[in-house]
Amino acid sequence: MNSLSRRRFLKITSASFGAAIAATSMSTVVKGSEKIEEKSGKKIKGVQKIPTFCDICFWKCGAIAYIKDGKLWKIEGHPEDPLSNGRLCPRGTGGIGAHFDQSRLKAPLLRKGPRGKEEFVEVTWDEALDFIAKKMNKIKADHGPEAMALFSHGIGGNFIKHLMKAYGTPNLTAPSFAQCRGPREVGFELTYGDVVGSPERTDIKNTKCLVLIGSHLGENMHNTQVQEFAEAVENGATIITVDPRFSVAASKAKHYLPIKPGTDMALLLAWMNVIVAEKLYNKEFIDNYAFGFEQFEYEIAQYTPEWAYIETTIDPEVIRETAREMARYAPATIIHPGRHTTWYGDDTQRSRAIALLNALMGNWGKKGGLYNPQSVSIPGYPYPPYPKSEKGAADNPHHKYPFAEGAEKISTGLREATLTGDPYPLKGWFVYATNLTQALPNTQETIDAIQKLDLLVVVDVVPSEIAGYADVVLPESVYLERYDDLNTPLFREGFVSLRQPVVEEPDDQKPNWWMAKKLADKLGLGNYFPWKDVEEYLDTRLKSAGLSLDQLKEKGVIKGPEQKIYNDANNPPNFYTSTGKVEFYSLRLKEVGFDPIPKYTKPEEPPIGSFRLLFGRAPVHTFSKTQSNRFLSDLMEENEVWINVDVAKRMGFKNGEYVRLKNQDGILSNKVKIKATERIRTDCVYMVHGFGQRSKMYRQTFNKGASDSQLITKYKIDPLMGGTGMNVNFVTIEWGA
Ligand SMILES: Nc1nc2c(c(=O)[nH]1)N[C@H]1C(S)=C(S)[C@@H](COP(=O)(O)OP(=O)(O)OC[C@H]3O[C@@H](n4cnc5c(=O)[nH]c(N)nc54)[C@H](O)[C@@H]3O)O[C@H]1N2
Ligand SMILES: Nc1nc2c(c(=O)[nH]1)N[C@H]1C(S)=C(S)[C@@H](COP(=O)(O)OP(=O)(O)OC[C@H]3O[C@@H](n4cnc5c(=O)[nH]c(N)nc54)[C@H](O)[C@@H]3O)O[C@H]1N2
Ligand code: SF4
Ligand SMILES: [Mo]
Repeated sequence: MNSLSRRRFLKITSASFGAAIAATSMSTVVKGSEKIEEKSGKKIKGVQKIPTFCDICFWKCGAIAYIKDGKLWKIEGHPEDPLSNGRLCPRGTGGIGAHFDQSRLKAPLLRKGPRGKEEFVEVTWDEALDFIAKKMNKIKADHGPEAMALFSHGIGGNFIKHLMKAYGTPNLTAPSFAQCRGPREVGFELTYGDVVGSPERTDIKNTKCLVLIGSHLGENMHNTQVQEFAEAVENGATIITVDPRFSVAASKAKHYLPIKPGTDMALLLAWMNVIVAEKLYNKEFIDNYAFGFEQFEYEIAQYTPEWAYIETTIDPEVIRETAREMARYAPATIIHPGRHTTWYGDDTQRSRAIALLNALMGNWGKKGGLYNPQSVSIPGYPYPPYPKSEKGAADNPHHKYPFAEGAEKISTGLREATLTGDPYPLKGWFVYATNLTQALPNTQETIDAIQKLDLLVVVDVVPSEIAGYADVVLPESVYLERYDDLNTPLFREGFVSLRQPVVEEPDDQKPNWWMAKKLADKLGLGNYFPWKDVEEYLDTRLKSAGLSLDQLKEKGVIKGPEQKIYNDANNPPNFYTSTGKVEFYSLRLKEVGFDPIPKYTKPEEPPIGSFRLLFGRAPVHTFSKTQSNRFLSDLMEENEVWINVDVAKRMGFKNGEYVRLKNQDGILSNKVKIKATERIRTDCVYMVHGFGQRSKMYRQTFNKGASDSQLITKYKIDPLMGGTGMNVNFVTIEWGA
């Protein structure tokens, strides 16, 4: 979203807190921080409940942690939190394992051997931060502040982001853009002038027809969506699932379309062909709000279901029937925009096609469609202004990707700049809570870039793969042991929630805010951290919205006043595109030489004997961050490679047998178990992402399962926004462990 539309967007959706407290009753079900019943000598008896929010993934579900007799006992959903509705997903429930994790980093580490050899010595915090400050000052003096980049993921990165902005670099990035949902946000922004956002604006619980393209809800465990999905299924909603693999979501579907991987655009165009040809679209919405519909209508006429059949292998009659079914329930129909959308390199255009199919349903701002999210506004801390960078960011030299100019930078673009020195060399990386060797495609490129650096700092909780390459490793307190910044998401209702410490750190770990403030002092940037501690910071922000930290510590979640999330006659939708309409034909795309109406490109075929490598989520793990949590690793210790049962039989592979995968560039995976199943097409294999880490220090996970990231040596860059399409690698299956 460009900054103008973001500002407008916030203006129309943020409610002030003036009325909020009056609107929410103070009598929460949970009495946060209930008194510990008895304290005799060192023995603490009784149960204490402390509200906080989860960090096992980025959904930020409100939770209640229980302390029993002074020890962390369990964690449950916060009944008043809109994201958890009183329930956590299995990962969140197992979250307390992060505190007890045997693999945890205990003290700051300084590298002594060559990079990547994993030879470190323990040092004090002062020594570690002095080392970093000295290097950062030298980088600034020799190359300018822009030569430092920050890779971070999650709300825990906020204070370090602030520090890096104060230091003067614009190179702040997260894998959630170019490796995740960037194409979707750009595709929707180009079409509606607005993004999908996280949490997604999908009114799944009220929908009558839900179309899932990939989006493997039930394995993708984003809590609220899964709860709403279950509710929709229970209410008899029609589910249409498109996936080369019979996913958990497919098992709930009325129509399962086992599509040939990489051909979804053909299906989308054919669906729109049917809906337009049979005049099944929402005429009123199109008449009022569509721009360029005539050109679209003309162009879409060529994409018949028979044409799409050749590409997708989906029966033309099934395409017709499912298109009609979507239209039957519109506007209470959602074609889910997906989330991890960096698939084939034409992902922004596919997302645009999804946006247009939704527009044909007229579901914008409608119940059961795409609602208008709300938020509460809590002013930021009154910091001094940041220094301005003359050079600008390094992720997108020469504006190569014209639609990547928002706040979110291209992680792989910063890696590229580090490797090539274009537009200028990057000399230091600060890495917070992102395991770059797993999160970025082509692990070797990441390692090569790291070898060019003068400084690599990694803040982690365990000796992850990326920590193994660091010059300095800073051990962080886990989420149950610290405060983080306030959570004020755009959602069905506006609310603010708090992460607060529930237990103490077991060793010399420190929270991110403490590291950022300390390092700022050493860098001479102390004026950017005028607060005494994080409690003062949080209280200042909350007070400026008429609330207080004490209130939020007790309640965990405070809701804003009720706001409208659907449009009606008195409250029509606004589209912040250049035409003020939903753009079926995009002048902005046309201007810079891209297809103004989405077109289909054929994916490459796997060579004979090879399979396309696909990947996804397991319900009990988050990427590469939960593998040493014993509550979760007990449920799934390693990943498997899914292969069609007939193919396995023909090749002589048995279930449970160990094999290795070899990709088109000769890269060999760790050993991984065969899962021979009818639930996958014959032209692809599938595995869960996050396994197969090769850090020797990280003993609990070393060589457990195989890593998709290591096999993803090839990636196709989306020419619109720089996203890395990763579903473009082919593997053969090799015998033997
Ligand atoms: N348990 C758990 N849940 C998570 C996460 C986690 O780590 N663990 N991570 C969260 C995050 S950040 C994200 S982004 C989401 C990601 O979750 P999603 O957005 O749901 O990810 P996708 O890539 O859409 O989904 C993978 C599915 O797409 C299918 N697929 C692969 N190729 C194709 C294709 O060409 N066409 C079609 N139609 N389908 C295809 C795969 O078989 C698989 O079922 O999950 C979120 N939820
Ligand atoms: N091959 C491949 N690549 C992918 C994906 C894929 O499916 N396949 N998915 C993509 C998607 S959708 C996304 S969103 C990204 C996700 O990418 P990341 O968010 O980078 O995911 P992780 O690999 O889990 O890395 C998280 C790191 O944070 C550390 N960590 C955990 N808790 C804390 C904490 O409290 N503090 C600190 N400082 N560190 C902590 C973990 O130990 C781990 O090293 O990856 C993307 N890349
Ligand atoms: S979806 Fe699960 S892991 Fe993610 S924040 Fe919610 S409970 Fe935690
Ligand atoms: Mo993601």
